[in-house]
Amino acid sequence: MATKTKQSGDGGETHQKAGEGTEVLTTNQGIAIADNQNSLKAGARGPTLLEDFILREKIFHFDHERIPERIVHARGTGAHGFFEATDDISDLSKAALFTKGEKTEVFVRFSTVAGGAGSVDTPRDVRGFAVKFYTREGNWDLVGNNIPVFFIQDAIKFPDLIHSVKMEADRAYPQAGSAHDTFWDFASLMPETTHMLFWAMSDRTLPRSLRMMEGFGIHTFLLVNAAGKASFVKFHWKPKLGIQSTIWDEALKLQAADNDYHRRDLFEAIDTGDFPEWELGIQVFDQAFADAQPYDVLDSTKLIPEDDVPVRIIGRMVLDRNVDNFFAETEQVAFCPGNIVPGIDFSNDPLLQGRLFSYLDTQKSRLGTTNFHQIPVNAPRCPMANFQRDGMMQMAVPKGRANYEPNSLAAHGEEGGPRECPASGFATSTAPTGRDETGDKLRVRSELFADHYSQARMFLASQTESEQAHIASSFVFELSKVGLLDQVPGRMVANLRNVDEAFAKRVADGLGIPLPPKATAAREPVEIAPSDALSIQKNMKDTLEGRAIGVLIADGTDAADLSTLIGAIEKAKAKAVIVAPKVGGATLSDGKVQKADGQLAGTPSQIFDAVAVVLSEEGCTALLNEGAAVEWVMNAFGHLKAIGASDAAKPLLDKAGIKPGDGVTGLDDGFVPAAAKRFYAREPGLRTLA
Ligand code: HDD
Repeated sequence: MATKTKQSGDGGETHQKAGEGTEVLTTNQGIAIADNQNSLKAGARGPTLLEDFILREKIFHFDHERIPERIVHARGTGAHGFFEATDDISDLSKAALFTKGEKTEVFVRFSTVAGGAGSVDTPRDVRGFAVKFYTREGNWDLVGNNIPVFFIQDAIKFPDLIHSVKMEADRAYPQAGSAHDTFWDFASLMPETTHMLFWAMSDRTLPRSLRMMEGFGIHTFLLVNAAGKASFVKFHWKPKLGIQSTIWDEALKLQAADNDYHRRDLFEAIDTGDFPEWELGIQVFDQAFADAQPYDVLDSTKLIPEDDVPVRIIGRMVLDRNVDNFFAETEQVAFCPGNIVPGIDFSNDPLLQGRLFSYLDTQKSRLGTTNFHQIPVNAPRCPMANFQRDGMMQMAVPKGRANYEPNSLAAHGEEGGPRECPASGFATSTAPTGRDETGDKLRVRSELFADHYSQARMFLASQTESEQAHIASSFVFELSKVGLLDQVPGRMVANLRNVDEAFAKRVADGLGIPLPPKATAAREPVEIAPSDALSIQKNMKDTLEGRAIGVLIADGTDAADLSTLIGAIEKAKAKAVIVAPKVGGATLSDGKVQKADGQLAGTPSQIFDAVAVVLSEEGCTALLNEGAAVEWVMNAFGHLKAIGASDAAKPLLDKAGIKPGDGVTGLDDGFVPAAAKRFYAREPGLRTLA
């Protein structure tokens, strides 16, 4: 079909039909096009004529197809869905979207931070988790990340942070990664980044799937009830599939295997009806609690341990519809933390306060007009009316003379336009949000902001041994990529000594540098009890739901074994993906051809959560000299995944150096339950971690 786009005024019925059920291809002015293959020329071999308005319009439009990519979070993917309130919190917030049972349409965009729009999905990076709620009282944007804290405390440092992490100014590399001079130069000079660095160096920045990430609003916000009473709140998204990350070697190999790993995973899940789901949770607290903490609740480099304020689940979000058009929706969606509805309000967090300006401003530059709110994906679903007028790309056609307020036009029989609504309109909460709210004009921060290490120590102590080893190894890896060796890594390790002496020593040893003198802490850290909620490994769900198991077959594979295995995998709600040397398939023991979902060389095991090798003697012999087959099992083993293998496949496992043991089983009943796990205990025997 030429085009599915119907635009207003296309007057389809007046066009001749190109054929049964086919619309006519036209110019933007609706002129039917007879020939879309040849430009207009003076003679068959002559020059193209300027007169060719069809060519000119087509090339003109093409030349302007790109808009500026987001300065951060340029690489992303989005989907539609709904939020459903499942608990009554009217005592806390009057927001209509929190009315128990209320369903609100949402649009979500996930993203990486540092890379450009064309970069890969799986670098070590924080993930954006931005949700636009089209509530019946207007749009609320909760623009968060998959990590509950941030690098900096004050928005004035954001341009510096981002300049340092993005590709370096002169050489324009590296793309989408923090393992380079300028980022670590900045980070080591800014001790306030320390807590977030521990999160960024953990497996949180290597999510297995966007569907298996937590999300956080990060800042302290306010909930405001009908009586005007305000409470502090932090927002949390908890994935139904549980939280799951990859490991570093796997993430590197995923980059090679599939640049679009995460967007493909999300799109396919929604496309096949396997809708991703999260619970929305809140941590609510009051001023007395805030005053009693050793940190400032307005400081975005700090979190509130769930052990101190449990997360209360108040709703769920389901993503059930892919976008129809990536550009129109995912690229043009414009999130603004300043979009807020009655019943929710801002706190004085200085990082949040700066964001309130930045996003509105950037959308004008990205989308070219102050009228970006009229783009369908950004438009509120509830009625909107005001006296803002004109501007580039104005789509609305307001009638009458009422473009100012107050006016008395209605008294003269004319349309007077909308009016203020004190009863239900947004009124900024007057509740205090902390001490020292008034005073002299000062460029300062509250005193507690100076503690940069206590929560980093708490985070580290909350991790399993394996997670701590991953964090230490990431620090070593990233700092090893720094060319300014004489100053930056040492300065970083000097900061780390304030978090944990043994950890700092571990990183120094991993780098092969002497332990530098401890940096002077702006404020001495205090002990905060570890919290299990901060670990991935302690919170992984023992489930195969939403996961994929690669099943390697070849000619001669036992048909009955294969069918039993696929049945067991599907019963566990996982996806069985058949991989064979040829995509056309393999001839099974019963003589039937089993088609493959992927060809071995192009479907490496890093894209799966576990693998099964279902080979006959004949099939195994054929694969022994196939590098891709040996790597397939070797990488699955190295990435700590379960491997189930038929007896006849043993020579392939032997060749890859894999011994039966933890997570390496036959194709019996043990494999499918094992496939839901990762075998972290295997790792120290496979690679040296710091
Ligand atoms: Fe930001 C985009 C998340 C601090 C300025 N940010 C952006 C997106 C996410 C976040 C998820 C992508 C939205 C989308 O998918 O379109 N940003 C955060 C979080 C922060 C944060 C969780 C701290 C808690 N950001 C932050 C600060 C500033 C910005 C302090 C500026 C002072 N962020 C922007 C921006 C972006 C953006 C430049 C780029 C594209 C856009 O806004 O729409 O305005």
